[in-house]
Amino acid sequence: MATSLAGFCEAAGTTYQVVIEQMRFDPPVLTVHRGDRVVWVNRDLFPHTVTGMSKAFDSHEISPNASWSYVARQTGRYRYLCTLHTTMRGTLIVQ
Ligand SMILES: [Cu+2]
Repeated sequence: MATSLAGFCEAAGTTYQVVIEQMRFDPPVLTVHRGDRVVWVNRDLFPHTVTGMSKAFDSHEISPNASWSYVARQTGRYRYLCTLHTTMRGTLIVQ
């Protein structure tokens, strides 16, 4: 049963939300586990991106009121920014 149990754990991954609002990622630092999904929701009136500094992931432009989701497959500490407003920074930690 080990194989199917592993499959169950994968399917049961948690979904987390990061809100992009007023030029900030909230929460700025998020810790998840492998297999979890992270959804970034843009509540500003202009586009943003979620771009890993190591290029591990890149949302490209997320329109206002749109969202982008990413399933964390590899452990690590991923710092990311918005390429349109480079002072906007966040960190995704995958355990
Ligand atoms: Cu931005």
